[in-house]
Amino acid sequence: MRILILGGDGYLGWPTAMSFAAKGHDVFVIDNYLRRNIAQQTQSEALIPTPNLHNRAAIFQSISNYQIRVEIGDVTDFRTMSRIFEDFQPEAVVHYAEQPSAPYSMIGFDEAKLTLNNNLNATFNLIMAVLEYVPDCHIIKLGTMGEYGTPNIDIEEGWIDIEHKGRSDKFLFPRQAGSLYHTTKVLDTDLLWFYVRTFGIRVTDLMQGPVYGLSTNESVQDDRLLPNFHYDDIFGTVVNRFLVQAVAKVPLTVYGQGGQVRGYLNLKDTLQCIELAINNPAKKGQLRILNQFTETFSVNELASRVQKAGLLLGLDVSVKQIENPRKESEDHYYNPAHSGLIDLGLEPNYMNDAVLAQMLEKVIQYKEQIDTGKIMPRVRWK
Ligand code: USQ
Repeated sequence: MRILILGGDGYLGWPTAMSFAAKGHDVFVIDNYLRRNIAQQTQSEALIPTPNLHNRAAIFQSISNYQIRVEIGDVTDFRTMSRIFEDFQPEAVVHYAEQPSAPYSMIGFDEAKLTLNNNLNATFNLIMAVLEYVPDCHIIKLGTMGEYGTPNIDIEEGWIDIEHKGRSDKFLFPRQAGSLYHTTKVLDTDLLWFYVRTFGIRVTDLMQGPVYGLSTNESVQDDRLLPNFHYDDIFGTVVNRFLVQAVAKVPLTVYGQGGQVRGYLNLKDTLQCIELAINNPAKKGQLRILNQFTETFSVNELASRVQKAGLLLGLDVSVKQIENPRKESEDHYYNPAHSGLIDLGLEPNYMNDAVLAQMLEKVIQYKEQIDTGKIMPRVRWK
């Protein structure tokens, strides 16, 4: 298939590109280096320096013989998006081209505006390009479990049947996000839903939980192919942060009481989920929503697991509850459905001691590069 990946330089975009190319697909990636630039501006560089996208693609090709076409460009510019669609005629598009950090979106006016403009414009341009050039193309959009927030009822996969005054109908599940970034994802979903029901495009919106992990099948061949692994407070997700903190002998930074529960998944499972979505496309006029995570943990549970896995490697890991920089519930009900991807064939790589220990070993290799100044939270939800 001709697969276009928007945001192909990212933590998920790059491994996705390699994984599809390695399966023989014709892969085109575009990225404007927004994350790389923000990381530099905010002193949030990844643990392992990654070559630029052209160089990564060249390294991958020299090792595997698979080609990934690369363009450095901005999909919020419709002329750029339009030209790529006209030339490449994608059959599927994976849309990762968003400012992905909740803390960044909460720094102040400029960062909030950038997040809103970038994320909404990228999604809008994508929809317009699909309508104009390839109306049959399947859009796979990365949403987030954070769209739902933490309601006091079970979370469904995207849709809920509501009975009201003797009548019933189906609606998008109520969403109440906890950051401006997460709110842009809610707005993306609404935008997609409007164009699905009005113009009949086909969309899969994947509500993904925090992802963890360092390597994938393709990156084991050469560390220069690793995804950009962040442990800072801006781009680092909680598990990856805890792994680096464990190695750096910094007490694990549990925010507040640590009762926050989220749905987590291994980076390798993200790749499986995207592939399952592509191989089983949404129908025309369907907004298919799938909750993309494999297991739920509280932050306290995660900390204990990393502590236990650390022991296996002789690491003495301590845990410290610190003031929560975010505004979020620290003790709440959480029971989201997630059978859709399993029904499509997802075989989860669960987080066990061996998986955590393997990731810790990789981090230990890069121990000298850890900058402990990047660990404590700098952004408050105020
Ligand atoms: N947390 C800590 N200590 C830390 C870092 C985080 O206790 O050092 C807590 C947070 O307060 C939160 C939970 O861990 O309750 C998850 O935080 P996170 O930073 O791993 O994830 P989040 O900011 O929600 O965002 C990440 C990705 C985002 C994705 C989202 C999925 O950056 O792109 O959409 O995970 S979800 O969390 O389900 O919304």
